[in-house]
Amino acid sequence: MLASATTNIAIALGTSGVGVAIFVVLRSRSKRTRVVASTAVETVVDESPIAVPEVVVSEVTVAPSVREKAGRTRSLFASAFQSIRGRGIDSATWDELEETLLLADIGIGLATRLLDPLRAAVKDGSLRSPDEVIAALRDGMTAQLATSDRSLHLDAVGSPNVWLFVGVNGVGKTTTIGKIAMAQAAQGRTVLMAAGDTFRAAAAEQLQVWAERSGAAFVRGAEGGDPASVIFDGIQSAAAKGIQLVLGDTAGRLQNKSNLMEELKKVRRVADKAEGVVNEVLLVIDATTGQNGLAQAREFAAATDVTGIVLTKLDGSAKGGIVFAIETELGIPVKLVGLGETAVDLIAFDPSEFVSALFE
Ligand SMILES: Nc1nc2c(ncn2[C@@H]2O[C@H](COP(=O)(O)OP(=O)(O)O)[C@@H](O)[C@H]2O)c(=O)[nH]1
Ligand SMILES: [Mg+2]
Repeated sequence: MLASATTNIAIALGTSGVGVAIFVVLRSRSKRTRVVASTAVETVVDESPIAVPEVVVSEVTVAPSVREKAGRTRSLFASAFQSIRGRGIDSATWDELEETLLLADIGIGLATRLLDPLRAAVKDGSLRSPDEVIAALRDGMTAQLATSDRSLHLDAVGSPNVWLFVGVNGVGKTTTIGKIAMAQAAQGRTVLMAAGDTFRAAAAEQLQVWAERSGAAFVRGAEGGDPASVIFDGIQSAAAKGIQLVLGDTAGRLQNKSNLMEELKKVRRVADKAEGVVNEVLLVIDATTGQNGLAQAREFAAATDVTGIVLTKLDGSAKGGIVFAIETELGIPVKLVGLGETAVDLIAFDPSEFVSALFE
């Protein structure tokens, strides 16, 4: 069902004399209750190879809305709709709608599948006004996102749940793990982070900053060490300590792509041998890369059993249409959306909220 009950709860916490807001978003979806929470901690991550990122605790921050943050994709649609409404339906309408869908990186295949029936409906008189065409497009786009299960699985009992994060360098894996750890810790879950990005020491240090902030346990290896053993050790350590959730970071680059994919396969194989249950492999994709993200998703999905997508940087992207492309072309659900760099800027993906943000 698209309609879901959404409850927002704001809790104020005091941390070392600094006001920190914790924002909890509860979404009921059929039998499962999914909870995503974030805290208002701002992390400034330095991408340079040796620097350790600085963490800044900000004053109370409000969780972001997709409507505001996905403004670039939203204004792309808004200006097309405005011009179509102003002119009425004519031959240019279809070019304009197609161009908008392509600029949003929905992809040519899906754009054609969405627009062809509308064009036919205008021809046979069943759609008459620009508003009717726009409403029908909205229905068509909503229908593309209708069926996915977007819940994050935490169903292992008595052994740690393991969520692995994969994706190319710089997409936001480490930041996403930090945000999730904050959210899970805010709900009282115990978390361990395993620094499987052993490619450079700063990657582990960046993760460690988030571990300290969120109170998560932390396991790392030597720089250049075997990522699979770091993840394995993390899971074993979580099992020994009764920690509920292991978040496994991985490297996004190696000497070449096939090495990376082989390494990820090994990480998964070895993780499966540890005393936990790998129930999410989350592929992190940077929304600003648009259709490139789709190509990445294909490669990662071929190498690992990806269970869901985290689409980051939607705040800076006009290519939010990639959500539709990923789901329809690959059948992988978008589970979380990143809307900024601070800890509150990660929300559960809600298709109806997203489509509303584009059309209203
Ligand atoms: N604007 C924006 N920046 C993000 C988001 N997620 C991550 N980033 C930034 O992207 C950069 C790379 O993130 P990082 O987690 O180090 O990527 P990784 O290499 O995949 O681990 C950092 O500067 C992050 O702060 C997001 O949702 N929005
Ligand atoms: Mg990283």
